[in-house]
Amino acid sequence: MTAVEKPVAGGDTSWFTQGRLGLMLHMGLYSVAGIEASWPLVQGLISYDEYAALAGAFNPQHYDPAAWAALAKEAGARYVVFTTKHHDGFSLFDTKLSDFSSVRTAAGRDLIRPYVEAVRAAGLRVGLYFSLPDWHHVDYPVVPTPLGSRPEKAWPPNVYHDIAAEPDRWQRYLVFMRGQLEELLTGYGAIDLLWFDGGWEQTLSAWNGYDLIRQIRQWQPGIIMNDRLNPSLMGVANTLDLGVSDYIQCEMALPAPTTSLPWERAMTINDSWSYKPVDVNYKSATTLLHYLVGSVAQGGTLLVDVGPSADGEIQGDFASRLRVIGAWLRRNGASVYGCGSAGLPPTAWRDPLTRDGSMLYVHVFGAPPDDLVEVSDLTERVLEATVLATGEPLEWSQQIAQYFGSFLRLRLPAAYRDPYDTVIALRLG
Ligand code: JFZ
Repeated sequence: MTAVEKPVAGGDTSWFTQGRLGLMLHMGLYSVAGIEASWPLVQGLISYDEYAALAGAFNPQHYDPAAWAALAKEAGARYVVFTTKHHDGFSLFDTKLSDFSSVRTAAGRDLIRPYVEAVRAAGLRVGLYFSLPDWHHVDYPVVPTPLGSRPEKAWPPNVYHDIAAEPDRWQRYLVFMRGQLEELLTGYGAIDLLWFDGGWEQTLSAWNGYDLIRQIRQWQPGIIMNDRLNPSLMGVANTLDLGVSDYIQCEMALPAPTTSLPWERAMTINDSWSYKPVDVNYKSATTLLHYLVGSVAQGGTLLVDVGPSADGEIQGDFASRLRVIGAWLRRNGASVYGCGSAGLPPTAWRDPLTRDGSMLYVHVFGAPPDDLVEVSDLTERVLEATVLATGEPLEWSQQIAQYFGSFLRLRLPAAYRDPYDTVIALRLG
């Protein structure tokens, strides 16, 4: 392998690594049918014609991105990411390069502009999701996907499907794709984060990745980008920093990546990215909090996803869980925002530890046996131990050994426990 030159210095990720929690939203034609975003085409569950016809019914009457932003704030999220265009190719912004958009169909308007304005007005960071593949575009090849190949009934008319035989068509697609990114990144003010998706359908060089990143940084010097433009990194724990991404993406419950870059775990609340009312397999608020704290304890950020209905509403099952997370963060945010890995093993009961400078936070999710919490391998002296949310002082005993056998034992009376996660704050010195 030849050494690759790092194209352009990346954006400042400090807001992202400090923020630790984001809210992702998937909304599009699929929301009308109440199905997963785009993928039912590959699964043969819907034909291209049926899918495209949903554009005649997609018109979110109660679209209120200010309410989304308010909910994101209430949840304690620091940034929001919204689908400008999923793999299906339907744009929610005013693209001049295609008729397949919310502007030119029933909705008759740009849904991204009010989103960007509302999120910015709420003081949150603005993220745009953009699918590199566009399964609607005639010059985009039909290629195998991680879920198989799209059956022919899911192909739009005359769709291109041989990149080697018709290289000019691929070049035309790249011009189109870059044109849409230019529309998004020059027409909507400052954008904080670009969430690429679907890079795995082509190679980094086929996407003309280095050149594209250089161009994007010219349009938006401060933007940060995930690594989905680089198919070789996708889903793989890696230590390589090829200079094409500001942070590494980690999906759902996969292990945390080993990387020197910041990373983010994207997580659904049920098992669907988009609005799918038959999917009632909701994770509890406790589970979601465990994912949040667990990500921070491993040095990462959590992006929780919801699928608003085709009307633009976020269902109560999602909103109520987000509010629990937010209420917990208002009591315990010091153990999440600005925190990272404590570099210590989880407690005997697998509870994660987070750290911010000289403050160490022990997260106690369950009821510890005999009210005792044990932390091993801590070799710094504890000066003070309290319940973070209430300031109640706790009793502790500590042994510091030179090589191994260091432990800290704390007593956490049952009456002090939080119903979700009791955070013990330790001041070290
Ligand atoms: C992708 C999309 O295909 C999906 O529809 C959704 O938008 C999600 C946020 O991103 O799906 C993926 C991508 C990568 C993995 C899993 C689902 N992965 O690495 O396991």
